[in-house]
Amino acid sequence: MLTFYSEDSRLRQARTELHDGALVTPFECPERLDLVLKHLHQSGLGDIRTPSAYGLAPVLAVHDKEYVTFLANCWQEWQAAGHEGEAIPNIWPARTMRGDRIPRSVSGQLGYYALAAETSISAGTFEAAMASKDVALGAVEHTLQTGEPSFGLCRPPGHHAAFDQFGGYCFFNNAAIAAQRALDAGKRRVAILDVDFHHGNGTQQIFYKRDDVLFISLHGDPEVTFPYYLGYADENGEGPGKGFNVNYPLPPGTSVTRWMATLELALAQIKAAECECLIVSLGVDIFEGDPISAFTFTSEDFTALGEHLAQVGLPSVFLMEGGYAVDEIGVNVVNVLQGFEQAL
Ligand code: SP5
Ligand code: ZN
Repeated sequence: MLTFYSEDSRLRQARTELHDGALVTPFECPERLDLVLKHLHQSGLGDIRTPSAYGLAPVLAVHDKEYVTFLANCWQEWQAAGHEGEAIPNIWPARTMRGDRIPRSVSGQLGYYALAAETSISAGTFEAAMASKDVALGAVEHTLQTGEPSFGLCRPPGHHAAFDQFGGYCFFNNAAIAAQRALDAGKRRVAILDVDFHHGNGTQQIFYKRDDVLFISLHGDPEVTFPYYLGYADENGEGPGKGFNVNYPLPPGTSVTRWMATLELALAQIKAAECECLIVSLGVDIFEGDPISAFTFTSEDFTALGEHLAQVGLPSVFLMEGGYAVDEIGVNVVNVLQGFEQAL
């Protein structure tokens, strides 16, 4: 299986994440790339390619133009305004205020375009987000052209990024951008299966009213888990999209047996929906050792996950989402991909 990867993903080097009431070194760090690359090399899974630059058109196919402009300019404006630290929002258009104004000040714009405060914007963030979506696009192009599976080692991740919001370490929704590209290339319906520990609120929001993308997510119950305000079981899609959004919230500590049984339901729904391509939002933060998550996967369980995904029998693109500072993220990602390939 080919991997797509860009050195420019390292350009995001934020120093601060608001965590537990303190500014800490971000969990979503460049070292994650090294951990995965090291195991990809050792595994002999296949070559690693640098993607082409696809420009902004595929981003604007799923994101708001003003939002993209904000991301492109935010760091420069934040610095020009004289702030010393990284750009972090500290006020939002919360429920009792106006949601229809985009203030001129970068501080006001940050709150307008952010859905969470843990994700600082710093030098290189926009450039890394551009590289990450190119990785996703390189992977989906390869799969569209050959029918072969591919892996996009995206960084930063994408599934929390909505039409005009960033957060949860995400800026551009790589899976949504790749799915839209597959549709534009002629696929009639695409399935996005999100196995990251956190609900893919951005992906859900982007496709919520559409029937050409089936979005299915297994994740920590938002009653007690980030992103808290989306990801409940009664969110089924709207209008033509009714029935094309499926959420499986699961309690912290959920056993792998229960998780896998839930996956079987999801896979049956994908098979029944006449999808022509599968995009997997591959978060390996379901690992038992993940520092910010609460599912119980062992490294061996990731192999079984890959094997199950192969039974769907669709051209498949794996895109990296979460999975944090533990050595095992490399072996866990490779196990999914090898399990998938060996079961084909
Ligand atoms: C892509 C992705 O996985 N994004 C995750 C973003 C999560 N951000 C906030 C997490 C807050 C976690 N608090 C957990 C406390 C565990 N002791
Ligand atoms: Zn996650």
